[in-house]
Amino acid sequence: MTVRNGTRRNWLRVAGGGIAGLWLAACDRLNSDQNVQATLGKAEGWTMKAQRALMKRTTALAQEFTEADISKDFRANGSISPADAEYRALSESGFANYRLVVDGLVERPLSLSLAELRALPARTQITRHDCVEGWSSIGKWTGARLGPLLEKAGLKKEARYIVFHCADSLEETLDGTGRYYESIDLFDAFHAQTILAYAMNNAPLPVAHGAPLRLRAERHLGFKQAKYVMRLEAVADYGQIGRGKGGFWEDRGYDWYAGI
Ligand SMILES: Nc1nc2c(c(=O)[nH]1)N[C@H]1C(S)=C(S)[C@@H](COP(=O)(O)O)O[C@H]1N2
Ligand SMILES: [Mo]
Repeated sequence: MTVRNGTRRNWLRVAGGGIAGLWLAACDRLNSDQNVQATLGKAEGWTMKAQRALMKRTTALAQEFTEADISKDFRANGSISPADAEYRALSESGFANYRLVVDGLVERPLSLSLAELRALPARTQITRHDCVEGWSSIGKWTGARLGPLLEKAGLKKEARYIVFHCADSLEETLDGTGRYYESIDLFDAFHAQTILAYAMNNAPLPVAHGAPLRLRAERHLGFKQAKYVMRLEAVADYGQIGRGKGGFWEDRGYDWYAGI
């Protein structure tokens, strides 16, 4: 990943916007994840100060729990059984024909089967999911780390966000804006706990929780955790997608930065 000057300024602006609270919370649990540091270490021409600020935002881990903490009945929310024809056809064949498309501002667009996704660098984490509706559940997730996957595709220097296009329409609309989608910035995309999960609690991801692939970006609220992910699109700006606010619920009034 190369970070040029213009992009750097934008990154810092994004970083400055929403992190004050997170930063306080994160101070005592800074973690030096070597992969992230190696990735970011490649950025050229950074001042020490800017780089340190970035490290803090990038490496603070969300709390992880033990097997004993796993919720017996992890709640399912939003779409739990998509009726969309393309999704139904995939689920009826056991997702044998599923492909994750990675495109947009990348050097090497990808189309990955579940077997290929399972062969990528993976991570398992037991974390708490917090929905803005006021409930939480703890679950164990295993999936492909997003950072290495994006490095495989090679982000172009203009890329600033990763958009997750989902299979389900949560609302019926004439213009397609009822289709679920989400977006995160590159800080979160390269965070150690950001994975595309294909397993939950040691079993294949159930349909209610987003089969065959869902995002887990553990420093964010529930609505960021896109289920039924079909396509990752690297973009410079998400203003042209959906209704322009960066996600299905953001388009309906939620904050884009859903940090916890
Ligand atoms: N594709 C898709 N992703 C989604 C949703 C959805 O309706 N569709 N709902 C969101 C909300 S608000 C929450 S709380 C979580 C619920 O995930 P769960 O069903 O695994 O609990 O998924 C999020 N991701
Ligand atoms: Mo939610």
